[in-house]
Amino acid sequence: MNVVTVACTAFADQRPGTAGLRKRVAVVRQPHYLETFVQALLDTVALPHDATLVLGGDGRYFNDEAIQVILHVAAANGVERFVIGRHGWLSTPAASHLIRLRDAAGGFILTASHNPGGPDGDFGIKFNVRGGGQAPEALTEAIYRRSREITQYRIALLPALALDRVGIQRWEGLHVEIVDPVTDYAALMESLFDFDRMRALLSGGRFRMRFDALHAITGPYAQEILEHRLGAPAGSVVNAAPRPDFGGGHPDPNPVDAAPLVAIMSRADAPDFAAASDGDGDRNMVLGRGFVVSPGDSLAVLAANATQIPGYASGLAGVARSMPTSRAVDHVAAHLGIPCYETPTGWRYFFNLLEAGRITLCGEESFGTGSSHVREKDGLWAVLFWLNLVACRAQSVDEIVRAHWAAYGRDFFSRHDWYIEDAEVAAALMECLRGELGTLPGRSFGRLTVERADDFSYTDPIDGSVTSRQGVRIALTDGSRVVYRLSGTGTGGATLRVYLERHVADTAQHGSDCQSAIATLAALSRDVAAIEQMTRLRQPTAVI
Ligand code: VG1
Ligand code: CO
Repeated sequence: MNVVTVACTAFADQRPGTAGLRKRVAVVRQPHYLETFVQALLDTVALPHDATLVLGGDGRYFNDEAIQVILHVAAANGVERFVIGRHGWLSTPAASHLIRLRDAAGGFILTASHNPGGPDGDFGIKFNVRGGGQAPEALTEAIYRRSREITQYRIALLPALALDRVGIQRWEGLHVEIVDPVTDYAALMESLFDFDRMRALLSGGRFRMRFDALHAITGPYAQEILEHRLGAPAGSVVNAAPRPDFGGGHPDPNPVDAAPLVAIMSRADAPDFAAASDGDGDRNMVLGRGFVVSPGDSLAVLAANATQIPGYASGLAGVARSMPTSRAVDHVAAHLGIPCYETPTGWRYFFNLLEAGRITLCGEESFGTGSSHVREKDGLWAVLFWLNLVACRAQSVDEIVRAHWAAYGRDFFSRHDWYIEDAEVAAALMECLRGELGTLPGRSFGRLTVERADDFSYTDPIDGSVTSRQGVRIALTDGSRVVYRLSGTGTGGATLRVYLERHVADTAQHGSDCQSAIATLAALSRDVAAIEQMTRLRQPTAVI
């Protein structure tokens, strides 16, 4: 193998965010950019000599080229064994599973998740460690430090490897296995859910479902599992062919970006069940007729009903949610007498809890739900969990959720995103807010009074690592809550995320419209942070 050392100038902007390094395609395509990052990563991680690496991505524009670059840089750095998804495809949960299954030393997952793709879109690189979880913060910070001082990288001068044929190849001294991206994942799903019962529901012809893959990576997974193995009629999965630009769309399964699916579910002839996933297959949205399940409710419902699912029949060790996520699951945990952990935003903070067996289910308000079956959130898994529940409870999606509210109360929850073009303005807003924390308790805004205000800090119960400045929390005396934080997945400007939550026990009020139920809280959130004065924005960019 012909290996060369290339001198390079360090890039200053390779700091990974909430879930990996995300940049515009034009940035990642700069000469030496990706090579430098991968070299910095390999210098920091120092993989063992017999390491196996898993490679795959969500199929977005530049996925193919990036796989070849990573392969060539890793090979030049002594890695000899690779497991790669055919066509360079692996959904995020399938990649996590493959890393675990093959006991690989880690893997590169190429995705910017729901961010738009294409030449003018975004690209992303995530490194997951042995066990299949996202690199912890201490590691990504060390990679960032290394990336700022790097002066050279090594690369093997190899032709591009063909990625279209499944099988083992010995190639240029390397051991490369190309795997079907779906097979192992589908087997894992079969081991968790009652496929016979679900097949009876889906193939009977009476129950109709629609899964919208939004032209992203879950298409092939959903077709194989829902249509081929579970017998849903052909065409139940729509927009199933992954495209490098996701068909020009924004593959984010939420009521704003997937509005056409919500509209279909509001029609008189709506199917019984619908769902969508995101670019890399780790998010999910579940819908019934005229009904969207909010992610916090979804996590709570799954936790409350888990023992009805074969894979979780023996019960849950515990649950976890990211701090801004609604506390609906907390009520379930209290009822079950199991621990409920509150972690910073981002799936990497669940990794230690999952590895230590402290939790079985976890979730985030951003349409992410998952379990101990892998170390990433998992969109299709959540959809199958819901289908299994619908099959065994013989109830519709909205009946299941309404019964849950009647038992535990309803947590009205909404996220208001404010896109602020000037990132410095957004940072200043957060600093002002932090500066006022001490003065807020006791202050009243209309009929709401602040009880506590703080900046969330997390101590990992397994390794003791501390993560601070994870979001400003304002607790009101009536039990409702506002949380502010800045997004860590954008590639330009800044997004202020404001999370609003109010628990209502009274069943008579459970049918209220969510935005009306939290309107007073939303008004308070603008006042407290002086959002309009500081940003000159009058309305949130997105209400989710
Ligand atoms: C967002 C979500 C967070 C999620 C992250 C990655 O992060 O809020 O809950 O874990 O995206 O999800 P942020 O920092 O922009 O709020 V994915 O499906 O984009 O990999
Ligand atoms: Co995603």
